[in-house]
Amino acid sequence: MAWLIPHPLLPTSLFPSGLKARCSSHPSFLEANRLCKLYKIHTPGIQELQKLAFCSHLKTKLETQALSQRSETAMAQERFFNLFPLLVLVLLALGCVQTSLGKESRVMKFQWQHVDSDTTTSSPSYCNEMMKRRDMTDGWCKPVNTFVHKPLADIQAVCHQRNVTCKNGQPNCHKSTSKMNITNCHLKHGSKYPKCTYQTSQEKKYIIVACEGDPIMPVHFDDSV
Ligand code: UMF
Repeated sequence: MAWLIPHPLLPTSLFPSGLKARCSSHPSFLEANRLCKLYKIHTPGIQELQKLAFCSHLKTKLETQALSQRSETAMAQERFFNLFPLLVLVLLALGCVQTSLGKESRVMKFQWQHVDSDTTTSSPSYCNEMMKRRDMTDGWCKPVNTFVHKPLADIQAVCHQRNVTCKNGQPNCHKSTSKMNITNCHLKHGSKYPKCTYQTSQEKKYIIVACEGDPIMPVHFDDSV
């Protein structure tokens, strides 16, 4: 606040014309006027010119302050616009990574929920055990799930076999050219979470899967016929 001390010899050139018009929009201008009035009240003996000089000095300081604030804002804006293309690139890259991770996780989920290459004959308790082991009874009882007892490569190969329309109308389903050894698990009537109990049915059927991606992979089990 040292600059508030009035200098009695302040030249009148420090009274820029139109200062009031330029500064009056700044909130600090009103504060300056208030201070000037206070100053006049508490220093009745001071010469009119000194008071005017002080007030003008005060207003000039405020104007300089306002201008420097404005230039800081302009610099910040400039920095933002310089960094904007980089920001867009980073966001685009993140979007691509997320999309590819999403696709990968759908492929993994399909394999986790529908591929059981090790089993050839399923026991009556197969579905109760497998639905629990493969996390399809966590938080709810998945109503229907099919396990395919074939090597993963044979199931992935279905994506290059006959193209059919999926049950939901999507065009990306494929039907296997040969019947496969599968186990269908159906939630028993009246079975309620957390006691999920399943009917196990071993069958030999064509499978229909939805495929996506490059390389194309199964991401959804649509039906067995
Ligand atoms: N589903 C099967 O596993 N087998 C069938 O014969 C029919 C359906 O359609 C909803 C879910 O039911 C499918 O989920 C599939 F797992 C199961 O995660 P998904 O494969 O899209």
